[in-house]
Amino acid sequence: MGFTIGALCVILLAVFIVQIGKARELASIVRNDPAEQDEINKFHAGLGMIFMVTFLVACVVSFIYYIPTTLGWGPNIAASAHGPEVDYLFNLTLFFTAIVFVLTHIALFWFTWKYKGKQGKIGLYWAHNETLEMVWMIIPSVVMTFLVVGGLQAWNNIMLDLPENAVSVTLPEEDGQYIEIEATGSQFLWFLRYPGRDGKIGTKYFTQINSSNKVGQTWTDEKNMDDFMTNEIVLPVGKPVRVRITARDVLHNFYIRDMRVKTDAVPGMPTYFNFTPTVTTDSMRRRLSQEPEWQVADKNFDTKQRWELFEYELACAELCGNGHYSMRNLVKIVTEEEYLDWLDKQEGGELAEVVIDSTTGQVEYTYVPGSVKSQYFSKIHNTDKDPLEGKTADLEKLVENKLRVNVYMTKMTDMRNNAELGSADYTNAEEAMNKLKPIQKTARITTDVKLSTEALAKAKAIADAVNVTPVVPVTVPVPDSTVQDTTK
Ligand SMILES: [Cu+2]
Repeated sequence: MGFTIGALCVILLAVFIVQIGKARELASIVRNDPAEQDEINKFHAGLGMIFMVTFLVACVVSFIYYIPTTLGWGPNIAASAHGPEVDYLFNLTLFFTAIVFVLTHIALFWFTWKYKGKQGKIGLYWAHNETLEMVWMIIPSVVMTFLVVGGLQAWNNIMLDLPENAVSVTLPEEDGQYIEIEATGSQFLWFLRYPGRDGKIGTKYFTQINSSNKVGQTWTDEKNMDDFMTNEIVLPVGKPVRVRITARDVLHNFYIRDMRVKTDAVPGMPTYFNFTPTVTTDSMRRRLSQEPEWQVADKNFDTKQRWELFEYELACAELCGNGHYSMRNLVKIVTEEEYLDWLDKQEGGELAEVVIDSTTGQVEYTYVPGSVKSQYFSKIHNTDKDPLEGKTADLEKLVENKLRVNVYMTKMTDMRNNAELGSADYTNAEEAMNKLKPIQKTARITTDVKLSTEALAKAKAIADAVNVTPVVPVTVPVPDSTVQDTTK
């Protein structure tokens, strides 16, 4: 309301000044008074100078005002390896264009002031001046070349695809390895697909798309067996990622602001973006907690400050229709360990549990076997349309071994948590946990059944070597019919 009234006042004032000016001008023409005409010219040129100063000051003030939301300024540091290069180019361009912007505006209004019409003053006829023309062609050309070449170099660095011999894996550990995920834009949501344990995204074909096969996975391809879909992007910090970007209907745009990642999603023409996240969500929150504008109560949750609820997000940056705004997914950058835990949950097969035998009252560590949580296992496996029948044994074995290793880890963790700090039980359990950690990691990501079986044997040996003092379970038992004791 206040703004509307303010704007109306400014408009009225402008109309008022223009009308007075017009009236004066008409009067001076009627009176044929040259001195008065000079006065009018001076008045107009003066108005121009006032406008120039107000305008330039407003530009500086608005720039300072928007610093907290300007990329690369204030708290908005880039959270990816290539991000600082993008920010540097933006700032370099801003620097040169700002100089030109200020100088040309000063020249424009200063010239209207200096060369305002005056009785007896005759305009200079100046056909051309080679020196001046050279100056205004050479300086911008040099600056533009500098900016364009710099920009092209950065573009080539950032958009360079991975080398041909690079391999996609679940968790990159060596050079040339990367995580590949797929994002499919659709009106009005993103379908996010992870490659599963094999690290390879299965093939898809548009004719296969239906209500239960959102991206059109082809079920004859074994690489699809473990692919799973998620609502959020979860990635480990410091590992290279390649996003395959496609669209199902119209143009969309894959945009992760804080990562400086932005590429069109085009129907029928896959695009990609490679990047390496460098700041975890947690560290970004800690960084933002230092900024005054993030230390205010969140507008949705009074009890939390803004920084506590900060999340990276994936947005669609192409106006794709009515529901465009709803194409928002969270992006979580986590530590390697958190990533492995998350992958484990996504792969499923159910989790390690502590149960009490209802008849003997004994504590048992076990797991609840269940189906692998991939698109294939939930939609196609064991139906009459299953082209991969009989080919799932390896994956199922890998998942079972993983769960059994998880059971040992749960057992040791519980033991440690129930033991007194510094006691023998505590130290033994903690030592066992440390030894189990790399083994559990292997069991979670390997695609080699032999390696996975070895990991299980090692885990069993480590856990069996620890004398477990019986603990009081904290977990509620699951229905007996689904429980199998596998720790014996
Ligand atoms: Cu969109």
